[in-house]
Amino acid sequence: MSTKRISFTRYLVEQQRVDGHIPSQLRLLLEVVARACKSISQAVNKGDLGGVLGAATTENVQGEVQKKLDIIANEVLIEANEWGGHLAAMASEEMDSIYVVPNRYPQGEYLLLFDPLDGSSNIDVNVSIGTIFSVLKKPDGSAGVSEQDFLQAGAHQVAAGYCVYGPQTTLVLTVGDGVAMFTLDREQGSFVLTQENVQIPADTKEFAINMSNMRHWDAPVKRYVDECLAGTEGPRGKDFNMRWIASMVADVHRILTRGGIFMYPWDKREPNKPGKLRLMYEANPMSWLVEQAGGAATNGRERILDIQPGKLHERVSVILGSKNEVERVTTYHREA
Ligand code: P6P
Repeated sequence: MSTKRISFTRYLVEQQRVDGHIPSQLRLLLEVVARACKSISQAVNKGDLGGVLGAATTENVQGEVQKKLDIIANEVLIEANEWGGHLAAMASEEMDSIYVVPNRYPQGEYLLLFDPLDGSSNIDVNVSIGTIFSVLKKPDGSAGVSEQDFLQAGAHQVAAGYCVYGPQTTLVLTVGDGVAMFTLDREQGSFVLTQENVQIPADTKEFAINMSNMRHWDAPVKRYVDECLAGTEGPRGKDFNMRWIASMVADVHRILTRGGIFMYPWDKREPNKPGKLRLMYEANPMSWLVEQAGGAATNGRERILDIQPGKLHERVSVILGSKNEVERVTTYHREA
């Protein structure tokens, strides 16, 4: 890796100059999100010392008990982004409806969606968690802004990324020209480019799924996992390893770094729900990052980025990662 340290800001400026993928308003948006992630990282790192662990006394739109850090992270992102003039509105896993930029601030042309702190069940046990974000453009000609403006397929994203708060704090971004990774230098207080043109190997020996749900899975998922477990004596002719961190950000970061397949499929526990994960601010940004790194992402039958959302908080079944493995699982679904 070159010894020249390229900051996040310099990377965005050079990308803007090179290929125009990053108009100035989008560059401002991404720099503000990165600064917000630094603040969230500081809060997460304090843990008990900051009195930020444990549950709040409220529930989110999903009916899940919110953690104090969920609420802190959400407020940090709202306050950081509302005054800049680059956004028309925001949507968050932690808020029932969209947050329209208040009239006291100028409105911009972008829509920001986020899961402010994904992996909440890991917050209190010091396991990696993260912020996931997705950026859409407000449809032309729409006066004002409404929830309907957010309901665009993931293929329309103009930027997507996450920040994983683990042993390192690493920001991962795509604007449609590959995937880059930036590691937070706490002494300088800036994100520094540490990986460019991230590539996911097409094959893998590592799968990620919550095995405790096995009896609830659909047949194609059961078939795929059984074949992995059969190892060298089975149809795959090789042994597999399993990982499940229960933080999508951490599992996806591992896959972007060394390959693998991540599955949170539909299961019989709540048959009316297509899956557990949310389409707009979890599956879509992660799917674009994975595709931009040469991987694939489907709901078992179709490309996640092609799904036309009907509701802001709708859920989706997620199969993503190493291209050849995702295609195998998707083929099993189509054959079923
Ligand atoms: P389970 C975290 O709550 C999350 O939304 C994802 O980050 C993670 O992959 C999944 O849920 C874990 O779900 O059912 O294994 O606890």
